[in-house]
Amino acid sequence: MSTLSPDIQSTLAQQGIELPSWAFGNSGTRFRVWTTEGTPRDPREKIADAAQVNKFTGLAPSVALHIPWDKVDDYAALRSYAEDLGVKLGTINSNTFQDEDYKFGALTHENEAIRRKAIAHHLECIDIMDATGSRDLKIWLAEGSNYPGQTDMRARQDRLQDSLQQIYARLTGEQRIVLEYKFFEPSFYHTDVPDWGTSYVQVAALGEQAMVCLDTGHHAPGTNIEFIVMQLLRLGKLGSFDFNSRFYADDDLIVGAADPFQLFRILYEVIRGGGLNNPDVAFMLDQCHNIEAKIPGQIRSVLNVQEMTARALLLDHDALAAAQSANDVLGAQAVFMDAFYTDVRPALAEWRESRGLPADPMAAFAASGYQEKIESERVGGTQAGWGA
Ligand code: AOS
Ligand code: ZN
Ligand code: ZN
Repeated sequence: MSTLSPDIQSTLAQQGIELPSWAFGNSGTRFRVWTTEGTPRDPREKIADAAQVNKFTGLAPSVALHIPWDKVDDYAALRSYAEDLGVKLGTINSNTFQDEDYKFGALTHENEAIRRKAIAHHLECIDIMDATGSRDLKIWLAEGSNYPGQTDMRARQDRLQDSLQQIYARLTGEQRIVLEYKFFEPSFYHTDVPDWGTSYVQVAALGEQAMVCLDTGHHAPGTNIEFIVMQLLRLGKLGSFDFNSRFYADDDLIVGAADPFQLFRILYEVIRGGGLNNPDVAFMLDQCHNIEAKIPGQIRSVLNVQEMTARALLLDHDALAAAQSANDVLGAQAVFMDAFYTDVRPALAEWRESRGLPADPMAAFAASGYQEKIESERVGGTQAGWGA
């Protein structure tokens, strides 16, 4: 455990990464949604699977819900069910992308009746947050246009602000809105919240309880995402992360699978900006496991985040600052890369064991028999999936 100082160990002990309920349902691409044996049939079974990730890693204490995919009659009962399994209900995600009425917009729609319907959906999400004890309402909008001239982009920004103000006015206590941006898809010409600047402008006009959500898969290829992390932390407006990785578009693949170095660079800026143990910055995964097993897929992801966090915590800040102020380009880069190249896996395995967790959570889950149990028990009914 030589590489992990007591300070690093206590920082790691506080790390919590929220899991998305939809990661446990079936998913796929627009070509096909694949089915998997043992897939949850309802929100309770999704939560039970998420609790397994926490059980084997100690890293995933809460589960994000998606409305209406996780709609139930009694949210207080769902909350106690989750808490009995050792996890909390976290962020509530709204959905304005699967209703025929929203073909040309929801919170930006020029038809007042449709816009009011979309606002009402968000108010219902806040009612649910009251019952689940959730702090954050995450809004991702699938709104935009496909062709230049199709719509009045400026008027849509004004309507968006008005809609968000009505939703913001319903927040109580510590509740917050986190507004997620995405540069394209499902619209291909313009998107109403395409970038961090637009999200920032919209939430800054609302007030302190509105923040930006940064999904790592929502930028053009080559974007310096860690710069955006730095800037939002500097402005006090980074509310949450949706972690995943991508090769081409919004691939929603296992975190750290495509570019572990980028994950390291992002986590370095999080640490540099005081965001790691800042309760105002929520760490979530946003993934769809199309072909791999879902519970181990989530275990792999949270471990990857922990591993890159540990490497970023190892960085010698004094040596880096000295090299930076001396304009020692190669020296600074060497300090940075030394931390990235340090293999922390044996130290993390040892540290996990010292806390009563399995050294190898992937192997321990595989040996637990849970997967075989759900495959034999969860027969009949409809498997939950993206959109169900
Ligand atoms: C969509 O691309 C966004 O990443 C959303 O955060 C998320 O995937 C969605 O809300 C799941 O419904
Ligand atoms: Zn997302
Ligand atoms: Zn996405």
